Amino acid sequence: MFKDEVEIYVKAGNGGNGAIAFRREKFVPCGGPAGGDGGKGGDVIFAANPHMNSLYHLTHAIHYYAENGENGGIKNCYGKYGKDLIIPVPVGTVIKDREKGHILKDLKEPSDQIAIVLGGKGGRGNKSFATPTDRTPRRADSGIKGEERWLKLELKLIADVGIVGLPNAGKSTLLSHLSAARPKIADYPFTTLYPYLGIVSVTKHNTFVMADLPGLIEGAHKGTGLGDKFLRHIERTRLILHLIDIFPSEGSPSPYEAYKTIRKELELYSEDLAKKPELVVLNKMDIGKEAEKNLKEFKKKYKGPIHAVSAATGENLKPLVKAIYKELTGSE
Ligand SMILES: Nc1nc2c(ncn2[C@@H]2O[C@H](COP(=O)(O)OP(=O)(O)OP(=O)(O)O)[C@@H](O)[C@H]2O)c(=O)[nH]1
Ligand SMILES: [Mg+2]
Repeated sequence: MFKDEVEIYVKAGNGGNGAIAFRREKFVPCGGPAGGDGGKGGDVIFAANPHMNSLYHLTHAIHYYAENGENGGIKNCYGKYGKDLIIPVPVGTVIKDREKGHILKDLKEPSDQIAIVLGGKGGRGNKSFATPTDRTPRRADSGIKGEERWLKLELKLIADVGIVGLPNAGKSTLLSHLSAARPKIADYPFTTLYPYLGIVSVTKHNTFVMADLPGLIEGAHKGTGLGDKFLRHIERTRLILHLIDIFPSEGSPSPYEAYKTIRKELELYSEDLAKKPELVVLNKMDIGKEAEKNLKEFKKKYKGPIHAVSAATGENLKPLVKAIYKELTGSE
């Protein structure tokens, strides 16, 4: 299951209390103070994990607690530190304060982690209050409470390329052909309900990450269809692959209309997104004469560079992968 937004409450462990105790041993009269310090409470830590791509695992519970520190003991025993709670999240998770909305941490790299709330310090035991003038202090401190906070976690997947297009353009077919990802493919709209990531190999050692996004339709920015809520996942891509069905079914927009519709939705979503470099790819060229005719029509209206491919048969996909790689890295 895919989930790219969750709200959770986190609480770090409280510090353990310091102890009041005195040494009482057979041959040591007036043995002095011996109350140990309390242990520190555990932190709640978020750690980016490159093998995850959803926040779904955080939907089973709302409250997350790190362990409290143990109280100090007699005979100068320190209380045990509370264990940290480490919560793995996908790379690309943005942690925000739920109330104020500001970003606390953006876990962009696979090794990123952050202690988002800190455990309270343990209280001092009476041993640590002993001074030359007060050799038998009867004072110990309580542990400090651990920090707590409500958070909003948003996932913005990190991919190099994001495929956008109307439903049925063949986005999932393209990703399946180029990578090991297996999003569902079918001839009805909105087959793909959440983003998929796939790794595309250019050569043995050169790869890039491609994201297949659910289809967009006119009015997506107002919530029509699946809406534009998945577009946040291409905010961080470096390239948009705009996929268009060259032989749309009857009643569907023409390829050029489809192109304009998607461009408009991208612009309405965000200026930054609309400014991203884009490769225009016309799909289903295997259909034959009709596709050729439509391609000619499209070229009359759209003057930029295009790639005409078939995601189903693989026609022209190699040059497409090369062109994507060149756009991403500047190298052939
Ligand atoms: N002839 C032909 N059919 C294709 C090609 N690519 C995809 N299709 C078909 O088009 C239909 C839609 O393909 P999908 O890959 O599911 O399309 P999508 O863009 O992911 O659709 P949504 O997930 O609904 O947005 C399926 O029936 C595919 O088999 C192609 O290159 N040639
Ligand atoms: Mg799909």
